[in-house]
Amino acid sequence: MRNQQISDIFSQMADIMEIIGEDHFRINTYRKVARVIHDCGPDIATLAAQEGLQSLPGIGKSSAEKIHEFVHHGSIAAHQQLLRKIPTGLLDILRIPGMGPKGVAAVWKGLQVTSLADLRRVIENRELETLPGFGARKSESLTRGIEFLESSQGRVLFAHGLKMAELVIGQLRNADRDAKIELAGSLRRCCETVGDIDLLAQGNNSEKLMETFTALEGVREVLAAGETKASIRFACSDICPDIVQIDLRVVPAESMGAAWQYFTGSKYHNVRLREIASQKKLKLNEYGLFRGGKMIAGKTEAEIYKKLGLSYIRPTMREDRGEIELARNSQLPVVIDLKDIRGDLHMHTPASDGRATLEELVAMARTLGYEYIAITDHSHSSAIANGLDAERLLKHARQLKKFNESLENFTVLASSEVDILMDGSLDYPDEVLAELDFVMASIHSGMTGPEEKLTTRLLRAMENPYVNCIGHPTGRMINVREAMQLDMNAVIRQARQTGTALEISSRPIRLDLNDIHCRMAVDAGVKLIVNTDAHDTAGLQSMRFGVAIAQRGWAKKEDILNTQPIETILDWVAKKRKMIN
Ligand code: DGT
Ligand code: CA
Ligand code: CA
Ligand code: ZN
Repeated sequence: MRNQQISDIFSQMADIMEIIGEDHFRINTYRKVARVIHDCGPDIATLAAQEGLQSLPGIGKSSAEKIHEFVHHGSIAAHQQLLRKIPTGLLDILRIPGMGPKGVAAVWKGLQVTSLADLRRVIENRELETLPGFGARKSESLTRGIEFLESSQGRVLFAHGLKMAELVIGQLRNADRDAKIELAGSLRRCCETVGDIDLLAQGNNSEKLMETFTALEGVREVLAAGETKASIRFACSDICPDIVQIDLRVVPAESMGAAWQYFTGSKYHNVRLREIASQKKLKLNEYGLFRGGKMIAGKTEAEIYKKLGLSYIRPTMREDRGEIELARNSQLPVVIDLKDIRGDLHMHTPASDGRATLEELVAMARTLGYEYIAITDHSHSSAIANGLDAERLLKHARQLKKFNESLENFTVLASSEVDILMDGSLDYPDEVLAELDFVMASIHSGMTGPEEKLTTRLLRAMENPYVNCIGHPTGRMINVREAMQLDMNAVIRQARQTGTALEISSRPIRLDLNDIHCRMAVDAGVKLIVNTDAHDTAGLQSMRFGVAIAQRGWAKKEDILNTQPIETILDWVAKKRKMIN
């Protein structure tokens, strides 16, 4: 994670230097450093602490200093200086597929283009075609590129949005100790991506709050700064390279609940609530719930739902997907909570491509209050991930079992994330899988192709008596790669018939299954497992993102296998082996 961040910063420095026309020698140096860090297995911060940076090829004294600077201060001064030398919007333009630093420099210097909107304008009025190197065909492909950017990558990953919001909320609270600051919008509903971050505040010193907000360290641009509403464009390179808009609204105490309800949305859920209000001859808006001119609720969300004749609906269910009907009859399901999770069944160690040792993983899992974990290193076909061949796996499994015997009040399952091959068979023979306590199986290659072929491949893998859970079933990566074409109904049916669980991967870029598929699985009575697929100890802490998806998918505690004690999981493994053998 940290390696990726530092690598991105060096790439961005190289890009900016290229845009402003600095010397090629340094640009190339930074690009090389970016690549070396990106490809480096061990955590760069650990290497830096051991003064081991200069053992990496291409990392000289000055780059090493910058890396130390990042590790200690969370940012690099030279990078911040470079960022100030160009209009922020140029970085958006740089993200358009097919647009490199040279192209960005050309449109900036030749046509004074500094934002995506500017670029669209010069494409539309055909000015762009007058620039050397930008013909009609190029204009057309840039238009498609902009559309792609705006449709997908304009949205920030849930995990990144949440971390940025937590950072900002913390700083606002420092500025005004008594202020009540709350998350609203899609972020509070835990949507997998968010268009912007919505915050509400209630406090005695709103002037001070607004002042702090518009002067935060990561502010790139102040879009609006009124007495009760401000909007900024905000970035924090420690968290992600994206720039995100944050709206802050100050709300009076008597309307806090109404405003919180209104600005949490979703729009569709709110439309339904207003209809219900109007059927009761009431009026609902962001200031309160009114009968005639009299406010009858508004201070809390709970009283608003109550006065509308509904039980309280959690933000993660406010999508108008049937929750209102259930709330009318007090029939809302009690969904899973992070504290219900007892273990994590998908993670990697240095035996394949993980960075944390077994001991470190167990220590972190204990800190998280878990009772068990499964070690699921990659199989042979995942060569880039240093997958284990059968012989190495068997040795690894013996070591894991021995290690497990040395532990008290904790279980480490000897497991594997075995590749599902093109024909749906597995990367290890059955007699090897039989030596494991638990088996995850995933598709890691050959993800394009007709739906029937991909579906059959998964169905076949689930027939194997040793396969207990399908890892990241659709393979999608948010903003990067579409989900595989799968007949999800068939996958879910097969999961139920074979006693195979489906994973909800908590990795911020995966969140796979998503909320919709989770709900389908829950409705069909299929068991789910929420895992982190951690490659280091920080990764183990991503569980809350997957749990949020499970909540959005209406999963109850009993739908999620890793809310159960280890004995239940082992029984479940034994049952499938017996059922099919
Ligand atoms: P996003 O930002 O695209 O991820 O999604 P939201 O849901 O956060 O949408 P946003 O930021 O535009 O507005 C936050 C909430 O405020 C939204 O869920 C419902 C409410 N809201 C804001 N503007 C309107 C509006 O014009 N009409 C209605 N009905 N609701 C609105
Ligand atoms: Ca929003
Ligand atoms: Ca907003
Ligand atoms: Zn994995």
